[in-house]
Amino acid sequence: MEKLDTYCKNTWCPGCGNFGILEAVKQAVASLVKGGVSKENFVLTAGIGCHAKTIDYLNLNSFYSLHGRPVATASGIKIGNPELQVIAFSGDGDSYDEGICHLIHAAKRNSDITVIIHDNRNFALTTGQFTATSPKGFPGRSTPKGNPEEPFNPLELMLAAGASFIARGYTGKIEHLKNLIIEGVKHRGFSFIEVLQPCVSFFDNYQFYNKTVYELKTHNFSSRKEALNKIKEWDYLNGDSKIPIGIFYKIRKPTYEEEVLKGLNPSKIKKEFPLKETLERFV
Ligand SMILES: Cc1ncc(C[n+]2csc(CCOP(=O)(O)OP(=O)(O)O)c2C)c(N)n1
Ligand code: SF4
Repeated sequence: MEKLDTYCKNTWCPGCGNFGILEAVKQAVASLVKGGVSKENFVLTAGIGCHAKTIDYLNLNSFYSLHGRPVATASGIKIGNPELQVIAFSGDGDSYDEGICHLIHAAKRNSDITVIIHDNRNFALTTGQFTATSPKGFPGRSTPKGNPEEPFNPLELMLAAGASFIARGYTGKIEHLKNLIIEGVKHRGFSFIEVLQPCVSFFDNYQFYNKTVYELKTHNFSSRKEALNKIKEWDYLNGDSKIPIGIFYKIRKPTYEEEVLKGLNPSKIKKEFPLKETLERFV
């Protein structure tokens, strides 16, 4: 298998769900490289948080963004060179709170990138404050008497925003997650993969997920109605229903890069290329 390890010391807490994501990404990238994708063409971005360390542990091109900006950074890299396979790693605090506008607009414009959200349902690196997906009543560091807000369902939000690939995985099912990542990277358009990631230090929900998670059987991926029904199966507010994982929605529609670049690769424009002519291609 393709060697993707780095010399970085791993500082995640023993038992953290991030280990499952790292392993699934390694296996997915190795499989894609074996299938002909150039290793050099992968570019990873990350926000700020425990999730972001993923890129320290992978021997691939990578770029740390500001907190909440890995998706915007990934979109920028892709429009600069559409031949690259760009994957953004983000946390729920990073992309459902700090940078939510970037997530929504990247989905809306169908930017051809893959976004992997490590959803541990808290701001973990800063020791457990509540996020947009923390359950109501969550006794985080900033809300010792319980989170007073209701969480939202990010998959529902992504469907409304215009994402063309919507999936959910679980760190306790690495083989399944690997396959979702492979499908997400191969998909032409905005691929959104939400990963249920237990945080053993601030929100350990392994037992809950092991009891409730089940793999979706195949359905009509292009039906918004079917996707929404499946997405809503997990009752976020009561939290006691079954949790489906797998692909919920998948359609092919023009990507942002196809619409804007029309086959042009800006990174290959020679310096002497006339500015006026270049601009005319874009606007
Ligand atoms: C603009 C900005 N606001 C706040 C912080 C402080 N900060 C660093 S990491 C972090 C929590 C990250 O939580 P999340 O994105 O959910 O990732 P996790 O650590 O849970 O993987 C925060 C609030 C920061 N670095 N920059
Ligand atoms: S604080 Fe939570 S998310 Fe961060 S490394 Fe520890 S277990 Fe993982």
